[in-house]
Amino acid sequence: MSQDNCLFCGIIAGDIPSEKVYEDDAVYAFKDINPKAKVHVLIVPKRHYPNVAVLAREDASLLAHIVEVAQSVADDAFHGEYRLVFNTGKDAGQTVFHVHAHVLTGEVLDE
Ligand code: D5M
Repeated sequence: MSQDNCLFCGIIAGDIPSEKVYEDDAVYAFKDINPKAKVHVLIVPKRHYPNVAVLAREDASLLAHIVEVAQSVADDAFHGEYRLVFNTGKDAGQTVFHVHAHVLTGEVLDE
């Protein structure tokens, strides 16, 4: 179920271009336009949820699937090690209100 005026719903629908990394029935993964690591992939559920808290409450197995896909991205990119970030809320840096996992990997990360 998509939401009007949602950037990531537009990407999933193919209306907005993206660099696809992975896709299945439930999720879509693509390269972040402003990478913060050598490999920076966003994983989004195809169904619109505004943030990870709502996703966890409404479909915990889909959240687990996103973690599995993150692991797979990092297995391919950097011996299975990665940082997984869900910015949740404007004051925490969330700018797109369609839940997305940031997968940062491909190099040794600071901190
Ligand atoms: O993360 C939102 C992320 O979405 C941010 O890292 C930039 C990225 N972004 C924004 N527009 C695009 C497009 N068109 N393609 C790929 N990536 C994009 P947040 O946690 O909400 O701050």
